[in-house]
Amino acid sequence: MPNPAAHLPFYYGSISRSDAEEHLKLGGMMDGLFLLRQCLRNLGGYVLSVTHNLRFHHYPIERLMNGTFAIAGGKAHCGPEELCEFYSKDADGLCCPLKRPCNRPGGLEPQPGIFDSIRENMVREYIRQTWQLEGDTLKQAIISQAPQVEKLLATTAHEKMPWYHGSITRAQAESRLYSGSQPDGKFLLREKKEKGSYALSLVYGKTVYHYRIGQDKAGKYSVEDGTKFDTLWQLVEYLKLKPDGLIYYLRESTPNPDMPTETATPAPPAHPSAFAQRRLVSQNSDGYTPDPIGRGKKGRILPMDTSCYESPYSDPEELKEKKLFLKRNNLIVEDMELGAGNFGSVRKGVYKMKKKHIDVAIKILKSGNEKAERDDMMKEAQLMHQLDNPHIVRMIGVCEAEALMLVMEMASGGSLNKFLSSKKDEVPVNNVVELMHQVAIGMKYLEEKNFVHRDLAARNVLLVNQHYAKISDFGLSKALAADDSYYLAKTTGKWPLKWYAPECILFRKFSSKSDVWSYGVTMWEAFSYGQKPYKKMKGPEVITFLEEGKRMDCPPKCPPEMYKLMQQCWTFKWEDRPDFSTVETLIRTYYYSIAARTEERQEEKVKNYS
Ligand code: ACK
Repeated sequence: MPNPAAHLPFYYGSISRSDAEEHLKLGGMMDGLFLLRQCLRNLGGYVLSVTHNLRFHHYPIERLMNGTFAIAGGKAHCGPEELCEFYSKDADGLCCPLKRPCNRPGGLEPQPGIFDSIRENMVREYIRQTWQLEGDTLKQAIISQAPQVEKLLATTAHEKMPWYHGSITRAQAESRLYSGSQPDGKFLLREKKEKGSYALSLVYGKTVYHYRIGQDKAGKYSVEDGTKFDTLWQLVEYLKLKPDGLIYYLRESTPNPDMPTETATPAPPAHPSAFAQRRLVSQNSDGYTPDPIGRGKKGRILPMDTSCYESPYSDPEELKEKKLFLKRNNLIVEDMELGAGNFGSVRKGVYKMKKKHIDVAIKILKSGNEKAERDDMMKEAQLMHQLDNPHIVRMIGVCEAEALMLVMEMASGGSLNKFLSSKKDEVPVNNVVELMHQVAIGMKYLEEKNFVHRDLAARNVLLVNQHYAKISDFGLSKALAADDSYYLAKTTGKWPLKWYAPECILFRKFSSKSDVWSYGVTMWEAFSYGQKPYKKMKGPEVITFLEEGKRMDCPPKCPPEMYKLMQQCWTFKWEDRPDFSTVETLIRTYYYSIAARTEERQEEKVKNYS
């Protein structure tokens, strides 16, 4: 899980106790001087090092199973930052309150821990190999799916490790360890007959020792009730560094003879989600496979499993055929209407490509429409043609036949506002955070390309499934010139005023920063499960409300962190408003921090801490 302390200036990463003391000495040793470092014993935990009366005090902070953080015997906090803030106000059992952070000297980055690099590498490799992604698409997949992939890895990663021998007997383990040389620390891990129970077999002094690895109620692994770990591979990595009660530490693995090739570095686990299998499974709009290859409800479909994660033109052979204008013969327009607007209607269809047929949504311009409308649709098509991102509805092309038709990727889950209002009680709030994070990824991409959307709203966020959102409707969008930071509309139009930033309404000035404002309103719609913003107000009344410094209230189920972000998006002056790069980082940090908790655990948290 990405490190929630990584951004703190007083976080030093994986440094030793004596290094921490050195830094505190250099910092002056005054009472309440403190720093934070990673804890090696407790995965995901920290140590708070504090000086008081010219002495050092080190307090381990444990990451609890519900995703919160606490010093033994102390109150739980949602993150290490919040914990430090709490102890700065109240010593609550520490030697003294935290008074001054001992910040890292300029240029000194937090020291990465052994697990950080392994974990990041594994997530990256898993995504790269499972979905065969590269470059930007790989990066996007890592950003949006790290928590999900980590969960998959946590349960299956050990299966691909050379030291994992599957279900073999104690006698077989001994025979494998005694064959060849028998250096101290030679080991293997095997599964025992009882479900969820494993054994570690280790050579020391030419003798094989067996240790039982059990799982506690929360699913954490430990060797004979020693240090607890989320995953078996983390346990093994830790025991390579410290014996932690074993007769010797783990050194050399006995490669499993049944494994086809030896994997020297952490490799993606053997998982039934092999690329070909995953891509072919049919799915429901809730994002779960009906019978996910024997994985039950655990087998959530990730965005990368869907056929619209990558552009249909990511295949070079299809790319060769790519043209803005599509042949009518290759397009099947079905009767099913997905929706309608002033322009005409949106119908379901199929587009026949060279190698495959893809589901499409076809925006059909009403016949008898004026030239201006046709021009608008062509502008929208040309603009969309330049965009390629997993969180933006892609345009496949336009087709000029019985009507002018804009052919787009199909997002069959419908719009975000309708979905959320119809599924209020079924969609947990972290699912909303996940979807809004994806919207932020799409908007950050637009910002980087200097495109302004101008109509970001929950109605224009479409769902591929419950866990996969895409931004749509580029009818009002503009591509800015390289040196322009805003678009100045010549006249006002039929504008979605409730989504518009003050500078749009007052000065007709549109920029990525005004899209950030709209993102805040979209967040509000999402966290209020599809409610209409500024309900009782008329569009023009909203600007007076805003000028008075007022803002919409926090929706009932909305986490305070998300309301804080909305309020930042509603910073009156655009110069002071965060950009999408910042917004995406903020929502990502929050999303990762809550993704660590399961839904049950969140419920538990509400019970315990509310
Ligand atoms: O909210 P909806 O169900 O989703 O109704 C509107 C309607 O067409 C008019 O815009 C639907 N729609 C638009 N683009 C797409 C698309 N790419 N995939 C699926 N539905 C779409 C939209």
